[in-house]
Amino acid sequence: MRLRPPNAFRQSASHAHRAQHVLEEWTAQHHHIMNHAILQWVLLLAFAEQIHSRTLHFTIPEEQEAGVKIGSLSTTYLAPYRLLDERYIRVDESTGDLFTKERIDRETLCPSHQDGDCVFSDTAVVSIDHEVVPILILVDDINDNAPVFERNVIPLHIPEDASIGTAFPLDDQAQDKDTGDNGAIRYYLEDSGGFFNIRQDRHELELVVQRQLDRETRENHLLVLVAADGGSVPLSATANLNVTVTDVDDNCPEFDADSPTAAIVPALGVKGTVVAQLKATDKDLGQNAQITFSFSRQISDRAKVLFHMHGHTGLISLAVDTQLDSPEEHTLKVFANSPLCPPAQTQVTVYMQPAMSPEPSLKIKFVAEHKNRAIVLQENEPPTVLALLELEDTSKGTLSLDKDSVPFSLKPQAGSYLLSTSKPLDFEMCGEYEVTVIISDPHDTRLHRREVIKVLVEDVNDNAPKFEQARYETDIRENNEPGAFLLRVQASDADSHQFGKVRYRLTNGGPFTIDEERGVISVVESLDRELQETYVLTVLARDGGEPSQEGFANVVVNILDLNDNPPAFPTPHFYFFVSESIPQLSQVGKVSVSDSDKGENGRIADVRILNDEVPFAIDLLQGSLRSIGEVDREKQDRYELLVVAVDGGSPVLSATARMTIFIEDVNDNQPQVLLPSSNLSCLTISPATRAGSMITKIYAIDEDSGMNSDITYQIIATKPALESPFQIDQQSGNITLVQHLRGEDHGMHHLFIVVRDGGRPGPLQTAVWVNLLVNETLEKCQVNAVPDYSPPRLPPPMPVRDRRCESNAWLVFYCGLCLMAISVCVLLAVVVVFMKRRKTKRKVEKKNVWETGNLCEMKPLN
Ligand SMILES: *[C@@H]1O[C@H](CO)[C@@H](O)[C@H](O)[C@H]1NC(C)=O
Ligand SMILES: *[C@@H]1O[C@H](CO)[C@@H](O)[C@H](O)[C@H]1NC(C)=O
Ligand SMILES: CC(=O)N[C@H]1CO[C@H](CO)[C@@H](O)[C@@H]1O
Repeated sequence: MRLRPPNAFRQSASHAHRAQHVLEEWTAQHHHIMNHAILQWVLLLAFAEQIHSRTLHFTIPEEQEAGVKIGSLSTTYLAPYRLLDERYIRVDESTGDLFTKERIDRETLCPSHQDGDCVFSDTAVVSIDHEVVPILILVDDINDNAPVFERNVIPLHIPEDASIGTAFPLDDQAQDKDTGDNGAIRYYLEDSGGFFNIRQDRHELELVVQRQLDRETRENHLLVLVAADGGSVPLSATANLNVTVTDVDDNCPEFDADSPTAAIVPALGVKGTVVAQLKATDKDLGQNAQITFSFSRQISDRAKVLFHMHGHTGLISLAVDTQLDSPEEHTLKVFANSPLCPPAQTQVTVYMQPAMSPEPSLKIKFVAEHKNRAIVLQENEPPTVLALLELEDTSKGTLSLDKDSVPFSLKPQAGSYLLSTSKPLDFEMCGEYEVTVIISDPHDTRLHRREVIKVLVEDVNDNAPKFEQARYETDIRENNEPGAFLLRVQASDADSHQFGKVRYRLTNGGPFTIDEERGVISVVESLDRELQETYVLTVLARDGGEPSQEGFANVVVNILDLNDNPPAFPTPHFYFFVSESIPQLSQVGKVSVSDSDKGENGRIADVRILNDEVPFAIDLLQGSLRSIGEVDREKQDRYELLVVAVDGGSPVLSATARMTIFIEDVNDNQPQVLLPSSNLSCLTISPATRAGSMITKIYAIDEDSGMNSDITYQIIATKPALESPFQIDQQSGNITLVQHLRGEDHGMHHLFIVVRDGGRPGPLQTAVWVNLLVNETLEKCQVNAVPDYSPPRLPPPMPVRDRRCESNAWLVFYCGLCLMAISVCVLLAVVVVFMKRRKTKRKVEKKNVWETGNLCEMKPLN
């Protein structure tokens, strides 16, 4: 029976099978192949009953187009769905629908000629719990094959004395690849003429003699043998049966009683090994030379391949080297042929035992991807079913994992074992695992075998590049050579190959550049600390994954100072204006000096005035120029200084600047009267002096400058206090006679004259007496003492220059008064006119009649 039992069944069935095949029992109990087949079926069904609740059954007719829906897993199980074997069928991962993948020919799938279901199995892994579900798919037969005869002409010899009812075996049976009724062949004869009939008994086909034969009357009978199958539309084949009636005086061969009927082939059979030596005798011949042995055409194809029959000697030997996985049993029907005789037949059952391996072999059904018997799994996958492990013979042992086999687990399920990972694998920790499966048998302690399953972890880009430091800090001197090396950064990526290959990039490079491969940062251009003192670069490391992962680090670059900047004055030439009255040590002005370098290089170590002996000094602390001595504009009205500033760097850098200090005047000098040289000076004037002539002049000087030295003269008082005939010109100090001298003007005139400068706010002044003697004698006059006079108070400065403006002011005042007066007059006039008009209006109201007429025309009427 060449049924292809489902895997789940096979273990149990082969277990039963093995149990039966103790050789002694074989020969004793199972002479016929059918016995074995029936037993196997019973066992199979019993087992099927046990697991019925779990196994899913589907049925499809053969010869269906690819893509036909067979059924669905979704009625029983939850998504997702997967199939371990997608050779014939496939499953929709989400809906659980099963479809055929190709046209399935039952006869190709199950090449056996025997009856029986054509079933193939698969295993589905369903739901997120990875539940394993066995699937059985039954391929239903259709009558797509006609019976076939191997030969078109079948020769047959029958002795003429064969009594009615004698049956002669027909070895030429037709083959029909279909199963069940479609493959059940019914034979009958056409045109037998009543001599023969066909008897069909299970696998035997015999020609039965129906009427007495007579060779002398008819030697040859040509019959047509029809083989028709049992399909609903039967298919048939024919062969010509050529029956030759032979003489009676022949004896035909017979197998000897001691010819073997059973044989055993050792585990490893070598080609040519003797299987059995058959013996047959023909009494006529006395020797067997004329007898030829042959296998029946009905022996299995497998037997035809395995065994060789030596036609003359009857020696059955192995035709090929054999190495069996499972026990085999072959029933060889053998004929002993002799010319003109119906053949004698016997049967030899050959038992073939596989090499007895004490350990059941481990069968691995890979669920996960696999290569060369190694499971390949991506890292970081959640716990995953890797494979379904099965022992070829479950009764022979159980499976367990070696305790070192972490992180893997083995769970028994439906007679198999599920090998899964118990946690995500990390390629970076371990790229290759060897999972040791221990096969042990609780009943047989000798049985303890290990089998190693390799699990290769595939790298996934799950690691980002990581810098050795999150922050790097480095220094570089300014004014560096372009292209100078700065720093090397390095990031590592735990992933392998391309995933771990790191490339560097600066996100904000500025004057820096990075070597993409090596992480070497260099400076492209010369740096100037005075422009930027610190750079914070961000280095990005990116690996070669798709998508890639990134890591960052900051690089702080401090630019170190060099003394490359001299001190700087804000201007090359300072101008200061300072009052000559400036007190000592007071500030003349700010003198700021800057140096853009840093530290000592930027410290202003000294600021000095290079000139000797000047009343100024630099106050370094305050950054100012101070006076340190007296300044007198009247002595020196400006100072030209040269100032130098030096920094504290090495080498020392310096800068110079010029300073011009203008000394501003202060009204610190009162006018000095040079003429008259004394209060007692005297001048004699002739009474005949004409009016308007200039008498004398006061001459005074003021050492100050500007307004401070602008001198005016004024006569404050005269003695005697008469109306003085003398007048003084304010500006020039010219004293003139303004009117003709009269008699009473004779004698001494003392003029008290104030000499005043223009300083503001308080002008300085001095006073002088001018003594004039009017006498015709023109003697030299003598003044012994000046009159006793003191000005009551400091006379207010007379705004000499503004006199015109003052008169203007008066004019404005008078004009204002006039305007006011005019305004008042106009207002009064308006009021008067208004009052008058009102009276007129009232009159007009009383004389309404006139209004229509022309006022001019009506005048005469008035
Ligand atoms: C002249 O007299 C005035 C007023 O008394 C006095 O202020 C002034 O100093 C005198 N001049 C001299 C030179 O004595
Ligand atoms: C004052 O007198 C001098 C001569 O002594 C003369 O040159 C000058 O013009 C006079 N000034 C005035 C304003 O009269
Ligand atoms: C008015 C006046 O003093 N006249 C005098 C002029 O000079 C003569 C001579 O010295 C005097 O005698 C007058 O008295």
